[in-house]
Amino acid sequence: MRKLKIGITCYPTVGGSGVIATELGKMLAEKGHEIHFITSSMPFRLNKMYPTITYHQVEVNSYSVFQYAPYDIALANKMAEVINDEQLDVLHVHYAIPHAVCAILAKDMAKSDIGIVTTLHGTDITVLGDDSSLSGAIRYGIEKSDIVTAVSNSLVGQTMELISPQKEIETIYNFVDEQEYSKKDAGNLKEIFGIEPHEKVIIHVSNFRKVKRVPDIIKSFELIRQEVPAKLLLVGDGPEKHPVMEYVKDKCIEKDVLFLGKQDNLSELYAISDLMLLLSQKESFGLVLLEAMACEVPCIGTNVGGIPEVISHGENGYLVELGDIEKVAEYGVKILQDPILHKQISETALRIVQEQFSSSKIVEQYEMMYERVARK
Ligand code: GMT
Repeated sequence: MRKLKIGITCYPTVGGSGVIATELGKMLAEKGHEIHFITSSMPFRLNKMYPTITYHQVEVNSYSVFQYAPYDIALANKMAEVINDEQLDVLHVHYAIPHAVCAILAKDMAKSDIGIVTTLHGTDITVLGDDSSLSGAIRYGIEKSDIVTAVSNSLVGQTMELISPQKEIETIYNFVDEQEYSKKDAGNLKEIFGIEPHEKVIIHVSNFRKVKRVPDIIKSFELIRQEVPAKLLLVGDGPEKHPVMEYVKDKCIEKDVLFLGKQDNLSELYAISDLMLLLSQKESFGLVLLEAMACEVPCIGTNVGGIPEVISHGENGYLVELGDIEKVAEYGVKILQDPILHKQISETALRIVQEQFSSSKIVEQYEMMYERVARK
């Protein structure tokens, strides 16, 4: 396969889309491609020196006449500059708005025949696609891209339903960095957190938005701890954190619910975790499920969006209907009380990650796709 010059744009500071874009760039660089990140700040996972990765920062002019700083125009301008200066073969943008539209504009500005690839991640369709002030631009960005991918079959379906683009959309699943996410030695971390050796650990990782239904996590935990001594680790930050903290205080369970804020070394937390809960109302994929599964942590998730494409009910975890906290508790207690079942589910979780979501397999799918659209 020929080595390509690939531009990547993503939201560099938050969320799974930025994680996937950055990990993909790093893995492509390791395979010999030349990678150019075009973003508003350094992607947060770009934490190591790579000779074939360059970071191009988008600078936004905040001239006083502007009511809003024109980030989208500045991004398109930077993309056009990098397309020509670096002779890019492909520009891969993650998240439709504004990135796909900026990429199309940049291609036109640069008078280039560069291939544009857009990856849809979830809320760019399921939340923003519902907004009439944006849906036309989302459709335009999709239709004018050379290739459009989505991170699950469910997201392909929802895009067709909400946006109805005249464009085929292909599924390329998310993947996990196996070097970062694997079962680690727990050391004395449980002790450091004041968790007794016999207590089970349940973990939830999210951006604490309404859509993640964090209250359902707490209520499920309350039911589980009636049967099994356990602690709940809540990892992440966002608008729902404060009300959830208030609820925990009201219920006097502060000692059992640990708010850990944003954390970088999640695999260390998974090393002490016995169960992961993701009970979202919308979730195009659920990258945190994959990361937990790679660390051999069984998962319970809601039967919504792309979650059933990641959790196979009864094999690597369990699926429940949205809001059914009694079922979450039933499955949670079952997994936590039966060490043989726990081991079986953990092993299957790892096997499914290796067989279906391995980085080598998914990165190869992206490479083959780039080859189809790269400048000849
Ligand atoms: O809303 C979020 O959870 C953040 C968003 C993002 O931009 O990172 O996540 C979406 O993309 C992730 C990576 O593809 C998926 O794993 C998440 O499921 C998806 N979130 C939603 O669909 C709510």
